[in-house]
Amino acid sequence: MRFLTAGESHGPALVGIIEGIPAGLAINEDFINEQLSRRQGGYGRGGRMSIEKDRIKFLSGIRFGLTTGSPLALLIENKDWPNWEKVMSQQPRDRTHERSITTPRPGHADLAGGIKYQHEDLRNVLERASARETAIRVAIGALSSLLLGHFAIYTTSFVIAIGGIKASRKFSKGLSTAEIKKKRGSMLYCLDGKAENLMVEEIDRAKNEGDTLGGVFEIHVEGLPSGLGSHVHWDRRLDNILAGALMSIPAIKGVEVGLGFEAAARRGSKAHDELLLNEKGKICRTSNHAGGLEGGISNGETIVLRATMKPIPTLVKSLSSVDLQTRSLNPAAVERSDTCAVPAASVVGEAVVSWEIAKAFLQKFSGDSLSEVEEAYWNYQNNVREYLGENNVEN
Ligand code: EPS
Repeated sequence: MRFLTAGESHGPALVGIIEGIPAGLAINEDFINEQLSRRQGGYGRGGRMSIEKDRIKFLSGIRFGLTTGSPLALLIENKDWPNWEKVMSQQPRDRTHERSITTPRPGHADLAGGIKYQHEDLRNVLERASARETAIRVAIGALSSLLLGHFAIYTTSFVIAIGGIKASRKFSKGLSTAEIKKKRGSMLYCLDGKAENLMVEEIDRAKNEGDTLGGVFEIHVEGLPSGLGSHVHWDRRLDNILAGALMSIPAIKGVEVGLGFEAAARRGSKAHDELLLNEKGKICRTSNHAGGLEGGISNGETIVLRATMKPIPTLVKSLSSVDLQTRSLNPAAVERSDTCAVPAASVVGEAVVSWEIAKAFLQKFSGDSLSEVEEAYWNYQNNVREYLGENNVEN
């Protein structure tokens, strides 16, 4: 399974092509649109989100509500496009310096991208580096969630910190993905209402001061069988793949799995998840410090990942920069942007993780049609029960 995306932030549309989705999967456009709306939400977003109304349009690969096995082509229109038609024109005759950028924003791709691609106008970098691209990845991730949902595998996310304000851990402890979805706040997708209110106040303060905020979000994948990913080769380790996917989201600077950085301060006896037998004789654990991954392989427990987002580098109160045309010290360029996009990034995180899990799932249980995948999956589940001697153990 693979995909490509294309599209500029202020171009006509964002597009994606997915290859390798098996035939026979029911497509629920409402679910995909719901995820797109969630990505647009979250307190602290900028003016662009009141212009856009992201909706998925499929151009191929579906017939009568089911995938056909052919590549799926997806499109999300940019409603802002009519305001940018001149500035973003493809025609040489329309060449203009209007809205061109020559003073890079520290922390953005502007300078490094300008040097690499030799662009005089850094807008050519900004337009593709913008987190607008993540809209199409959310659609692609939602589509993979539909596939995973068919096998009762569910991915969800929630915000655990913004601008240094942390949600209490007690609100997420032991919750299923369905409970998380129900309890998640509507403002910042946080499970701790008190912390969410403080975060909102901090966003207001940062906005008034022309500043921006980062934060941390957590992702859970529930219902995954053991055996996805592999210890036998570095690039097949599922933790490597999931961390890479999260790091591909703009502004993500760190990823944790399970206990993550906290494990470094613990003794081995307090860092691992001991194996026990429950009253029915089934192998179980009472903790999940490994975050559902051991040796790069899913171990049957919930996958727990966290990602850290830096504050968005477009500041109204500009940082110092250098104008590349005049070589003079100048405040960095200001573009319309968000004060805080951590809730949006949590939705993107959920999407990219769903995609990688679905990809690993189809690598293990491959098939051209959904029924072939089902057969491989249930055969494997039987083999696992037999291996663990659980065929005669009640669930
Ligand atoms: C975004 C659209 C962008 C920004 C934001 C994310 O729209 P515009 O630049 O027209 O305001 O709001 O992009 C960034 C924060 C960034 O650094 O590029 C979106 O759809 O998510």
